[in-house]
Amino acid sequence: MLTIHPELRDELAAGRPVVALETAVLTHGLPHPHHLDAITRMSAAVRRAGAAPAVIAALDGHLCVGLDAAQLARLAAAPAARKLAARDLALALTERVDGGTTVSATLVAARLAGIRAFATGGIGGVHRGWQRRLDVSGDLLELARTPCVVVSAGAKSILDLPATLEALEALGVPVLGWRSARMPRFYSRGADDLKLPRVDDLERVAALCRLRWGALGQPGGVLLANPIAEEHALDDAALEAATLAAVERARAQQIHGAALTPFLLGALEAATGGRSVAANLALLEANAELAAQLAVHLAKAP
Ligand code: PSU
Ligand code: MN
Repeated sequence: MLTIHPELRDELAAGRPVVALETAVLTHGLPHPHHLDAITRMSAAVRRAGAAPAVIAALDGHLCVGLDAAQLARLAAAPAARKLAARDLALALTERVDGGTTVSATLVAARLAGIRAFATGGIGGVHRGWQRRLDVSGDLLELARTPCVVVSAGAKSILDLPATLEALEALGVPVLGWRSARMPRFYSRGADDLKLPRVDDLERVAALCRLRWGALGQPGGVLLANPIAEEHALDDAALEAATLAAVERARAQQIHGAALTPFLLGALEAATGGRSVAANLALLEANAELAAQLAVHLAKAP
């Protein structure tokens, strides 16, 4: 069932740094051909920082940790690839369907393989309008029970970010701001309304993880929020207006469930003339680099 690429098996057995990469961003998060470009750029960034990328997906009944080029190309070209969250995995594996794994499903694989660092763009969370219709991503619960650091540009700005932070608090997941005291807003760097404890040193983050997973006996994850670089960030006010319009359209068209996040990301691409996609690619690459640097620290003896 779990198929770990032989090279990664060696890396993991030797305790060398490995970074998990999800593939729902490939199958459902980005338009072609940027989707494949994103994984290529992230993998290269992980290698440059001295770690090994572990691209994770479900293929033909196997939960694969580390895809070769042919497997990646197949998944990228599969028009019927599913978007698989943690709860979908068992069904998808028994049906032998191919799918991109969301943060939650990728965390399941990371836990099984013993991978402690993970890079994505923005995690899922509590959707706007939860008061009318509850929609909470499985990413949150899986993060709460997996000993892994997820590096992301916060949670996606299409979400209700204050509610998402409250849910993470209730689930006991520390959220740390990388060289910033603000909760990033995915495509933008965030404002002063949502504060985070700031960390400036990856050795500090690694030490915090060791304490959590060791002496404190708290085997849950950590969210390291890495704001998008200034030069790639979108204007916060314009983004918020476009997001409100997209959320309203989704509601009118009765789009919900797993289709909602891809719909909203697509609507923002149209509203920003593609600038949101360029921002997404930039932040994915930056997060991969930071996750790899952290993996290097985690791999060192304390
Ligand atoms: N980061 C991105 N783009 C994405 C995602 C993350 O830059 O598309 C994906 C992740 O796979 C995440 C998912 O788990 O969006 C959240 O989907 P949902 O809201 O349906 O849980
Ligand atoms: Mn959902």
